[in-house]
Amino acid sequence: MKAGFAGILGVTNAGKSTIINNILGEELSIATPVVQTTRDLIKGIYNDDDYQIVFIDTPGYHKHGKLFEKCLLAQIDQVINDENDVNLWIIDIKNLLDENESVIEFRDLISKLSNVLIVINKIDLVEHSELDSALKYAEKIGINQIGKIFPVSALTGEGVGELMEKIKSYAVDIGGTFYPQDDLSDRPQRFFVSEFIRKSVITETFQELPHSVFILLEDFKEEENIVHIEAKIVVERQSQKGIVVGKKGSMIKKIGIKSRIAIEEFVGKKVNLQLFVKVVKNWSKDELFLSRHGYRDFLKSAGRKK
Ligand SMILES: Nc1nc2c(ncn2[C@@H]2O[C@H](COP(=O)(O)OP(=O)(O)OP(=O)(O)O)[C@@H](O)[C@H]2O)c(=O)[nH]1
Ligand SMILES: [Mg+2]
Repeated sequence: MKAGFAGILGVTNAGKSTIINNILGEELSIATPVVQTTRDLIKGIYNDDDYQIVFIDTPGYHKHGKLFEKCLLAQIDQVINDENDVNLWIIDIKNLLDENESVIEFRDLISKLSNVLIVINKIDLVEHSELDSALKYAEKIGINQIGKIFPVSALTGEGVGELMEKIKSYAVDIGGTFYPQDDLSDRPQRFFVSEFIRKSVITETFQELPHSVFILLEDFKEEENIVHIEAKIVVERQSQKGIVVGKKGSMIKKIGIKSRIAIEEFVGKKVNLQLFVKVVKNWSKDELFLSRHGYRDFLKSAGRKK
């Protein structure tokens, strides 16, 4: 039995979470078309008869301003400093074709790491000739010097098998596994429930307010045939509350139905879901709020990045 840790890094929206979901065959880490979907270091655990690979999904690298965004950047730093057995740098092929400056920025960030694999993602969206151009540009800016390049589509799975074989080659014999072999993540069920609600808010309200939403799970009671869940959708301003509630409550109703269906599938039971919307003024700049809700460890280094 061999085991190892694999960090998943890259700019926002590159497809980091989608790749993990493809490898694990589960929607473990929510993936959406909006930027900065992932907000926490989420471990996704791949198990087979001979290997355990612990993937660490990270928030995407993104321009940072608010205290909360600095917390996200501090999480990326932590993974970079963690000395994982292997690190995957996920690049959206469009960012190579556009010669987007974020690629250069991230190259500089990741070039200090060893054991890096470069994953050029979303190849299903381009012609073969464009893949050739992207590879040429990658070579021009020295990306191929950092690690071996794997063109893939996280959506269709093309190239992912080959990538997985390479990842496994970094695993080592530790005389066991890091986590029980039937574990899929280090996060509790409650975490995923909050994430399904957040995803529903993002996909229903779309560009209007994804980054201003925070989910607080207030109650989670499991009975034999049903789970009772109460959650607060926290927004930063009164006007955002109006968007989430919608005309005569139409939006919150849609969000509720969508969330409930996803949670029921996940927990395998009927769900009674109660959602409330609450304004916590500027929570993303509020040290106390962030500290209370999971970001205490990252606030210190986030403060230094002002
Ligand atoms: N066509 C296509 N779309 C993809 C592929 N991989 C990811 N996407 C889409 O790209 C968008 C972003 O994917 P995510 O997995 O959320 O990206 P991420 O890197 O985790 O983003 P953050 O969490 O915001 O950093 C989603 O709409 C995905 O469906 C791919 O291989 N092909
Ligand atoms: Mg993500």
